[in-house]
Amino acid sequence: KGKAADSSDTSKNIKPIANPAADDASSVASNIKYHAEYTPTFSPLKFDIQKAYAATAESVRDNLILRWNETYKYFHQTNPKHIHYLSMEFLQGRALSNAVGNLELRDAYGAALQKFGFDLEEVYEQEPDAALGNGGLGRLASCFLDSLATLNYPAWGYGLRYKYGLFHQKITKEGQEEVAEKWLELGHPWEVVRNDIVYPIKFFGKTVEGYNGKKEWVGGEDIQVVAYDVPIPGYQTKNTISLRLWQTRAPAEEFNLEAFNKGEHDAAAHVLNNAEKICFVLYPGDETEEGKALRLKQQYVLCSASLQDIIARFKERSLASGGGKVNWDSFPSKVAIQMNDTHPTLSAPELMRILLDVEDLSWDQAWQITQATVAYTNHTVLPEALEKWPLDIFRKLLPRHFEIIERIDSEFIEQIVSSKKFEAEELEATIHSMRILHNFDIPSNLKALLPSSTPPPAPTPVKSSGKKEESDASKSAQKKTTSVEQKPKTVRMANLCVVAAHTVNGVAAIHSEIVKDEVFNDFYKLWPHKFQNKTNGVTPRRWLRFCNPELSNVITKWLGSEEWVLNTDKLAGLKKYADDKQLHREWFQAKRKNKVKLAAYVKERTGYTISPDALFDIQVKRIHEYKRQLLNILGVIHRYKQMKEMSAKERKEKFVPRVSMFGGKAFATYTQAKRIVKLITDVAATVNNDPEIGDLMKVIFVPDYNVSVAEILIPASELSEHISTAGMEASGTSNMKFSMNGCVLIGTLDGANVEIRDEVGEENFFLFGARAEEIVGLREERKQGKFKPSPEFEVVKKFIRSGVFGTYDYDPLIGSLEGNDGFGRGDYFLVGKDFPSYIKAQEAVDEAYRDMDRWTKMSIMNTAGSSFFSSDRTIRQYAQDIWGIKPHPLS
Ligand code: B1H
Repeated sequence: KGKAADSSDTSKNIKPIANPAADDASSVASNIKYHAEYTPTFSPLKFDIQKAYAATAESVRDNLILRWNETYKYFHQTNPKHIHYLSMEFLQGRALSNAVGNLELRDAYGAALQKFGFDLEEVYEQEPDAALGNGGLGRLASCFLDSLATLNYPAWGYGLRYKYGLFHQKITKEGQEEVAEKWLELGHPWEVVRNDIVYPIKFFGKTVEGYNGKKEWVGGEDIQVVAYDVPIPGYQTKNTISLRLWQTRAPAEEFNLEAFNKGEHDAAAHVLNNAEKICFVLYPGDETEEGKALRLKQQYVLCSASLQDIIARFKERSLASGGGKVNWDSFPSKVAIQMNDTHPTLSAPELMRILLDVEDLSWDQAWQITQATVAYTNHTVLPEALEKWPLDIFRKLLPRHFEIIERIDSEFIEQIVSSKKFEAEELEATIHSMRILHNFDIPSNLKALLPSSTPPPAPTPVKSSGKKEESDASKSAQKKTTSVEQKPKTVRMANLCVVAAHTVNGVAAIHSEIVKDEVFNDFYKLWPHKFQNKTNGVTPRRWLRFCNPELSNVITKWLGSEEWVLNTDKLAGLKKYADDKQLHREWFQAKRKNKVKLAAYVKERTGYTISPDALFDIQVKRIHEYKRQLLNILGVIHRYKQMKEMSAKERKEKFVPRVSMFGGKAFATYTQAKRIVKLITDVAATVNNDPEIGDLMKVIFVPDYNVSVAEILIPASELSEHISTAGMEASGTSNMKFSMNGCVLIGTLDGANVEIRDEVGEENFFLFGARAEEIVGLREERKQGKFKPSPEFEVVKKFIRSGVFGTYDYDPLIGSLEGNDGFGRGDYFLVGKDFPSYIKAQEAVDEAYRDMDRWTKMSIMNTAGSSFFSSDRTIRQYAQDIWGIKPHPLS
């Protein structure tokens, strides 16, 4: 660790105003010194590494604030169309290393900190991750912000400022434990509270109708939000945009001083706590009514605050340019809103409410504006993730929005009928499957529109996803059946999104096809023009240039410039050197250095020693049955068992030394996923302590996987696993990061794997498993008892049950692969079916890895083929095809 300099170091030679745009080592050093002294967030008289981080962050922020204010001013004056990206999740990770990288001030800051005895990398590591998200959806939002800033698009990110990020994961003998993530505890220099940006938010109450027929939402609970802005610097540009995070609070007068003085302390602060708890955590448990209501409150806060803010800015700018009059029809030419999945769906009815009730527009004008403004991205086809709110909770919390949705729903029914696109005999059933309000009677005035011969409505939810309903994950299967019988009334958010939005996009080619052909097929028939694909991407700054300087230097050297960081198409230039021995040596060395670094990290975090000479095989992502970490660990167990049955000599001949690494968090209430974590750690404890096995095989569970951990793991990876049941992973984005970093993938034809394999070449990808279009038939076969598991699969399960890995009760886990999951649907994710082809693909991996030239070439071809997966490409496509926005660089 960097040595602590004594206090006199910081108090000498401080200029009262250090140069905020400092970019050479000595002015940077004086700026850091200045902040260490004049921006006190720690006690004086010491200058340890934590304080060095705080002062360095403040210093970088100075630099950003100039660009940030300039960008805002420029956009304010020129008033171009902006995209507003609304998301419940932003997985920003660390800001300091990213900002220093994007500003290209690495050398200056490195040298400046050296003067105080600190190492820049170690200073970076003081920063806790901003983990306001749980996986790919949140990290995608953060990559998009990086690309939006870099490509000079006018843009805002909007989210919530959760007090606790995604939980910190502890791995104990019991498996996963969750601990609150206190990322704000030491202060957060990357945010600026805007005390002037405050909006009221209402919940509950009722609507009343005035004499003029105007509706007003009155009574209920009133809280406030305040804006916290985070600067998002672009790479090689001055443009710096904002991520605006909302924090809820109660107005000060809500504190009941009288009650407090009477000793009723809790009651006195009740209203305050009620407001503040909305922003405590991401995805609060929603098993209870209270939990559901809290989640819906969160979503409404995000939408209402953001819409009020967007509208206030629009009015201000429109008034200024329109001679004192607001031109509402120009709203869609100034404002685009992207709903990141269904969580921000309320944006649409909230925009309607403001336009109707506050701004006095007609229904038709308001609806036209809303549709032209909002767009929806679908990120999953798993039915349990398609949000449905129980009528009672929804109508109580948001009475006015419910009325608005009722009218949208009625008009939608009229449209279905008048479109004449559906069979008359099925019309009523089709309406029930498509409409927003589920299990509601058709309004009597609309009944007349239906042919009289129409049979009674089918009780199933979204008709086109009937298959999906049945395919729900095991634990909710039972709930689903009873729910259909009792017909609970719900508001279907995905249906509302598709109706309200002008475009609906999936996030990888195969996923967008499934969206059209299955999940929203009837909507596709009605509005084929709405449906698009936008294959995800990742920022090559954070995910290659900054996290992997070793490989980046090699790439830059061979391509002759660093242009590839902005223009990833250049990476294809590596292809012509793919057989060059010198490149192979340098490529191998870079990978090896990263492996050595990861080995040290693994030692520190788990105590296990791993050899950097072994093949590093990594699967990191949220733990979920459909992602099939279970298939991976069963493969590991199969390998282990084979090894145990061989002589030492045979073992060495057959297997390449390998470290199988896992990382990821299981949702706190997802018991089956937690059992998978437990199994992996139990296997690790057995295998890693088996003297017969040694370095031939190690199993590691890396605790608390997050963005920063990914930045260490991905550059060191050689093989990575993207092995979901085909048709279930919408896209995946870590697959892109791994491939970009010269890692070869083993995977199914699912999500973006399909496109990655096309780009890097099939000989540079280990493919296995059933295809998406076979899945339904395979499940049917199983149901009819026609599926015969392979003998190896049976042996592996038996081996676990024999207790080699400990006495934990694995029956509920292993049993789920056998048709006794309690709901008559065994091995829903087809682990047993894909097991033999997975094992074969893994054998092919061993064979390829034995030939280092072949492997290195495969690795190079992955990086060289990854140019399409830059989020810069994705953002340009959204800008052009969905948002209609243009770059506006600051000069
Ligand atoms: C993705 C989610 C998600 N899709 C609901 N959907 C959640 C939905 O707790 N919730 O309520 C949390 C997460 N996350 C992911 O999005 C997909 O699974 C990935 O395949 C995809 O790459 C990513 C970004 O598009």
